[in-house]
Amino acid sequence: MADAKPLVGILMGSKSDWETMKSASDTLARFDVAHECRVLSAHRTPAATIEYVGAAEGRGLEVIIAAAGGAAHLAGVVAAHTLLPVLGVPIESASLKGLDSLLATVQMPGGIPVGTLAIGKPGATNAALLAVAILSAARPPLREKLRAFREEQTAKVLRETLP
Ligand code: RP5
Repeated sequence: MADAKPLVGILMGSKSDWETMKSASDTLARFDVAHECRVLSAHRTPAATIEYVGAAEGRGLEVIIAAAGGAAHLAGVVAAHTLLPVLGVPIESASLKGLDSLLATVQMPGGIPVGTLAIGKPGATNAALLAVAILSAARPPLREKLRAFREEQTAKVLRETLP
């Protein structure tokens, strides 16, 4: 997988977001989905962000996951510059517990969609699972892996016992 061309780009506004976004990377790795992770910010590195996104489809990327906290404009800016599906992950911020990030990511104007997931690690994991679902529409073996994952998850829950 290390040498494979990435299908998913995981972007985050700061290195401080990695603790959360590692869950997305780990989940994609579990499904052997080639991906790359980059720190790019809508505010601190606007030109580099737009350059990355502009080249993404031509480089073979099929989904972009964009995570940011606070005034979280990254996913929206990314979506404005590509036709690829963009999945937004609101990072849990210290001051407002991610409500700020959630609203900034989810409240897109009609016409430029961002598929927004939950705040924090559950959202990071689910963004990766949604990316797998998108990619698996044209990749039957990946779809079977996703089916097996769901079946294992169901069986695990049904095995749970309470004290
Ligand atoms: C956002 O500001 C980042 O996505 C991060 O969640 C937040 C804080 O960034 P740092 O000050 O930790 O670099 O752009």
